[in-house]
Amino acid sequence: MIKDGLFPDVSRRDFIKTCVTVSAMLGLPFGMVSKVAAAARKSDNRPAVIWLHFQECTGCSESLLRSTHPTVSNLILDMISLDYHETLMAGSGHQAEKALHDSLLANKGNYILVVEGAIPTKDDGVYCKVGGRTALDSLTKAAEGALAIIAMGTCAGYGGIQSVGPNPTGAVGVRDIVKDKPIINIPGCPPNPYNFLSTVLYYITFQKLPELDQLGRPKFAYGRKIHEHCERRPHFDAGRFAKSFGDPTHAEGYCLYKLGCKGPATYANCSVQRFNDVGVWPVSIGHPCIGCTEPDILFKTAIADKVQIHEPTPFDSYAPVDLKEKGKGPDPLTTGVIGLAAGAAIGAGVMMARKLPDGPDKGDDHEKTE
Ligand code: FSX
Ligand code: SF4
Ligand code: F3S
Repeated sequence: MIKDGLFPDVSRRDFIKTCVTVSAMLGLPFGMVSKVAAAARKSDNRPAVIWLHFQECTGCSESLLRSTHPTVSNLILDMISLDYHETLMAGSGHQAEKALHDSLLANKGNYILVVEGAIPTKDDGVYCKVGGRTALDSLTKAAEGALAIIAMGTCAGYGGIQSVGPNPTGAVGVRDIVKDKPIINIPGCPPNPYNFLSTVLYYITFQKLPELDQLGRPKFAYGRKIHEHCERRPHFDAGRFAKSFGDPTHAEGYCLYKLGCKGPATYANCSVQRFNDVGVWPVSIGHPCIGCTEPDILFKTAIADKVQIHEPTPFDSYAPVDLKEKGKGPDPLTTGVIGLAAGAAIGAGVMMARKLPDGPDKGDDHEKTE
């Protein structure tokens, strides 16, 4: 256990391991791990957090709390001062209402507001009420005194499943309502708890918010497409695609693009920072990515539909791997450069032949076999 007792349920080893993981996620040099760890352990460094729930399945909190290994949830709950959380708090009714009211007043201008779930706006927001108040009203009031808002999950970020047409309740995300506060979106349905933990640790360490992309997502976690680091990627590049669920091509681990994988258009770190502390993510267990971090894909593109591929990397453009031994054949460097140039040209030709950007979609199911 940590000596100073700040994290009573987390061993020192797990604590350091998590700080190393988070520092790597944030793209910090290894020397910064001790700074991150020191900031996390500073007991006077805990931001007050008020956590509201609206239209949702509570999967975002569940994924955080039900992790097979409790380190992440323990660390988060120990690093923040969680003043109000409807799923976790023991109090209810007037007692809970008072806790919210008191915390909003006591921490005015200094708390972080975390929102889970979409906010219905139709008919003055009557379709979601907690304690007799609409989500619209609760959010507007709580946002007034917030330092920053974290929209946890795709529902809070962009409306999620509730906002899918015909959107009977007029559900929207936080950013459609609150316009005058910094909003950090941590999308995913549910999001990876590490992305939340890393955002909090970044804030605690540097006393500022991380850099965001145009959809308000931290770039450190949502800056790359999952397709770039997918373990099935060699199969994609070689033109080996699973044909149907459960058949040998699926069991062999072939690429899931033709079964509707949205990985080539989805910005997230799932293929690197996996889930549940046991190293799994949808694609690794055989399910195509459904683009749950992308507001224009999730629930708006049919599961089986294929996304466009805009930046294909033809396998033909890779450097040759069977270079002759040094001194016994052509200079490897020269060969490599020529090979690359030739490969790129061939690759471009192959892609044209395949009519990309539709890419592999236009080819055979198994364009290149060993
Ligand atoms: Fe939405 Fe989260 Fe999906 Fe569920 O709170 S992002 S439906 S996992 O629970 O809001
Ligand atoms: Fe992986 Fe999907 Fe890309 Fe195939 S299409 S390599 S399964 S992310
Ligand atoms: Fe979501 Fe795709 Fe990752 S479905 S969890 S973004 S693999």
